[in-house]
Amino acid sequence: MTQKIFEEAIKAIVDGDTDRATELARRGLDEGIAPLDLMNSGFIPGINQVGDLFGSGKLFIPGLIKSANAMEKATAVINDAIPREQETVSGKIVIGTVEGDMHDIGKTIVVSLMRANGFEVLDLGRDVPTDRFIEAAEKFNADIIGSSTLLTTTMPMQKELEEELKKAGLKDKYKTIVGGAPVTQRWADRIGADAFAQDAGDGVKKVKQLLAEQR
Ligand code: B12
Repeated sequence: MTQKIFEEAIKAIVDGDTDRATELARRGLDEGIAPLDLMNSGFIPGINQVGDLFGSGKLFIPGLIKSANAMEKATAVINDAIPREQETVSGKIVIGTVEGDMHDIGKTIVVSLMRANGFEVLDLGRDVPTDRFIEAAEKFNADIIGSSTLLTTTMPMQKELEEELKKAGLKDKYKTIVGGAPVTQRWADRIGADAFAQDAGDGVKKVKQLLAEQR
């Protein structure tokens, strides 16, 4: 049954069928599938297939947009269902998608899971200029700055953030974590980010490690 829902979720996303995708998200949750399992085994493989189809020229922009809409709606249903820790843990995180990049589905999942784990999160949205990350971190009194990028052309903005933090003498004040499909540990090391996470669950783990190091 669970496997069938995963397969149907993949198909709904590939077909760009928003009604079906949201219905399957609700049905999966009603049947007791854990929100992150539903995401990781159903909807994310679906949108990854869409990416591959688009990348290989078998799907075009209108199809990509339809699938993205279906994914956004299903993600919203699933994000709302992530169980929340009753206690707030100390740790403040500012997160956004870098300037020039409109992809925010993955970043939004990360935000939901961080909040569900009791962190205070300021979500700056997408297309966020470097100086805004820094201003927001200062105002919010953040411990960690997280940035997301899905485009290889906007990856340099994560490097810019490290450089601007250094210039402003703030590199030791904030830990940084980077993520997004093209981002790797190697990239994080190269630009001097403090951590890399491959998915939302890994992000929570790395944030906990960074906070432990900071104290
Ligand atoms: C959906 C989508 C879109 C949607 C985005 C909608 C939205 N609201 O986000 C729309 C239709 C708007 C779009 C537009 C474009 N897209 Co697009 N898109 C995708 C697609 C298919 C899926 C992305 C996604 O949501 N994945 C699912 C999420 C859950 O995964 P994720 O983002 O990787 O996030 C996870 C982890 O990476 C990690 N993570 C992510 N961020 C962070 C941050 C932190 C701090 C941490 C700890 C962890 C973390 O945790 C997340 C959860 O597990 C990808 C293909 C792909 N497989 O990535 C292409 C893709 C990224 N797009 C691509 C392109 C080319 C474009 C366009 C340029 C197309 C065009 N010609 O207009 C535009 C660019 C617009 C812009 N300026 O940003 C290319 C990029 C190629 C490249 N090398 O740069 C890709 C790879 C498709 C392809 N195969 O060619 N796109």
